[in-house]
Amino acid sequence: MTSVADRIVQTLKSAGVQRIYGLVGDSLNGLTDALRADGSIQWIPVRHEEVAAFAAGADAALTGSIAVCAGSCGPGNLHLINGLFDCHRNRVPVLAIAAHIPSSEIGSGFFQETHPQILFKECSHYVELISNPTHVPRIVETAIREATSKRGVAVVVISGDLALQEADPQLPAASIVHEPPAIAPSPSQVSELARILNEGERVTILCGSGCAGAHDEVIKLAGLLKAPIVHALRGKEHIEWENPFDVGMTGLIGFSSGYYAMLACDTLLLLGTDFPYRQFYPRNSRIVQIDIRGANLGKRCRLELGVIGDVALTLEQLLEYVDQKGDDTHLQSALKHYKDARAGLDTLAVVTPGHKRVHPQTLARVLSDLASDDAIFSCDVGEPTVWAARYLEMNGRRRLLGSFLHGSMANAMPQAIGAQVSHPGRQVISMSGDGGFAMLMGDILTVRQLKLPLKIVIFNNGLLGFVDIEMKAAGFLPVGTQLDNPNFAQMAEAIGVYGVRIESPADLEEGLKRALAHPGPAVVDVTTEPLELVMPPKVTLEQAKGFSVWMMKAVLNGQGTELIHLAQTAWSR
Ligand SMILES: Cc1cc2nc3c(=O)[nH]c(=O)nc-3n(C[C@H](O)[C@H](O)[C@H](O)COP(=O)(O)OP(=O)(O)OC[C@H]3O[C@@H](n4cnc5c(N)ncnc54)[C@H](O)[C@@H]3O)c2cc1C
Ligand SMILES: Cc1ncc(C[n+]2csc(CCOP(=O)(O)OP(=O)(O)O)c2C)c(N)n1
Repeated sequence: MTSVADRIVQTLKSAGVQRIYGLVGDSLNGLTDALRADGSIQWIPVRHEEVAAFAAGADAALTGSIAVCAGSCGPGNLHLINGLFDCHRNRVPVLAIAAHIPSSEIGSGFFQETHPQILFKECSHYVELISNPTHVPRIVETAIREATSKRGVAVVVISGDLALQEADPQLPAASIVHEPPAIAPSPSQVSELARILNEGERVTILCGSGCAGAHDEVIKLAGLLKAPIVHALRGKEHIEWENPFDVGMTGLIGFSSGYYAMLACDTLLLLGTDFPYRQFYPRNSRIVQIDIRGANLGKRCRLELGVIGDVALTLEQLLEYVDQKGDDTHLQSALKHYKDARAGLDTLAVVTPGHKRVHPQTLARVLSDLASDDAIFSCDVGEPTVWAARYLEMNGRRRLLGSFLHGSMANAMPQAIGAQVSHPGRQVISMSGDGGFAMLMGDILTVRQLKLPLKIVIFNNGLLGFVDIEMKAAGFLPVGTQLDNPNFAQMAEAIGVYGVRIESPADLEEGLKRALAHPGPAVVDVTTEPLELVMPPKVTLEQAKGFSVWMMKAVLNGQGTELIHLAQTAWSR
């Protein structure tokens, strides 16, 4: 007999699915047994379902294809949810299979009962209950099409007993996933856009992740417009490299040069970006935007013109209408500012001889220098995101994954798992916070069990550092931010994973080299300077006020030593 679960497996195969990240359970038995019997889709077992969702998201981000995760009924699939929010907001195509309680018990308050159709509504384009064998393959195919064409999450919910029933004879379609259309604007829109850009005397371009694959066109355009290129964080991997117009990132953790290049322009061109922080957009400039999603045009700032189109395709047309500018004063001043800002940040990353602790900036810089040319990095939310944004050098082949839109802690190691599983030959490096690593630490056992050679580099500052800084900047005394950590390298060794502990700057390079050269998984536990200031390029009066309030409170509350230490870290390198 062909079961509904068998039919689901056939449908997944038809869509090109190669593996499913998940954690088994009674309600998933039909599916896992069908996978076992078929043998062509790999089951990737994790220890926490949230990790399965993050890993599937990384897999989809890197392959561009649908990735799948699964959880058993009730708490099993509920654990997927935070990772699925991340996938959905990153717009990566992920199918989640949420097993459900026995179909006869739905609505009775049965053991483990939840309502996945309600729970997953907010983090998906599509969530549907399979309640009859005739729903398969149609609902599974529809879910895959929703995830791939709208880019995001789709969820199918199926009771364990239904998965074991006899399948409907209907076979899956030969072709489930279809090519996305090429979206280009009308010639009149392009010439209108060119007119505005040609009128501008100081044009700046802000690039985001929508510039993927459009590197050369963007550089050509910047050359014609003599325009500095600022990027949003998700644009970093696509535009920062081999870019003579690069003036850095904008935003609270960006470069002052990125901020000022946007402030100083008379015309701002937004290319494939949804940069969310509105206070960083200029108030008095003309702003024009190209985005493939009409809904995102003008979402963050007031536009003079919005153009719906793919960045590369639109620029191909636009380049023909844009005049070569002669005056490069604006560009030169932005480049000079960038050079100074970069030099300032580089100074913070210098290995200071005789310094007792490793600066996190130095760790990030040395890691970037030692990593391979096509390394895949993931960085935890918190300070590791700051260090990755500022110190990782991209080159068009390296990749950077993070939880940049959903902003969830503990993303880095789970994403590294998905990266390594889908790209066994590539070097994969997780830049983990000590808080982030500990949050989903159980899945180091997955890394070990699957013998994934990924490198987990822990920025061990003994703090929930990013929040510690935020509290101080807002004038609060830090509460609950201290972490009393074990020696993570020894812990790794105890479970059979290669561990390297680095406590002194003198050992940094050699320790990292050893770990990167190790053929299997490795944990590098680096005790880093806990009190680095992550100063925003634009320090507002409120933030400055906050800092002084914190200093006063710290002194009054007897945290004077910490205050002096902070001052030393910031000013006396
Ligand atoms: C702790 C922390 C701090 C952060 N601080 C900063 C910061 O200081 N600065 C910063 O920049 N970010 C920061 N971020 C990240 C920030 O929240 C956003 O995620 C990021 O700025 C968005 O980058 P983006 O605009 O490139 O990407 P997205 O939000 O992904 O936007 C991409 C846009 O491009 C469009 N698009 C996609 N494909 C195409 C195409 N082919 N053609 C045309 N358009 C297309 C999409 O529709 C979308 O509108 C931080 C995140 C964290 C976790
Ligand atoms: C799941 C989740 N919980 C809490 C937060 C709030 N938060 C953001 S960063 C951070 C601290 C991260 O600490 P750690 O991983 O140690 O990195 P650090 O900033 O110290 O380098 C916290 C608590 C969050 N973003 N996500």
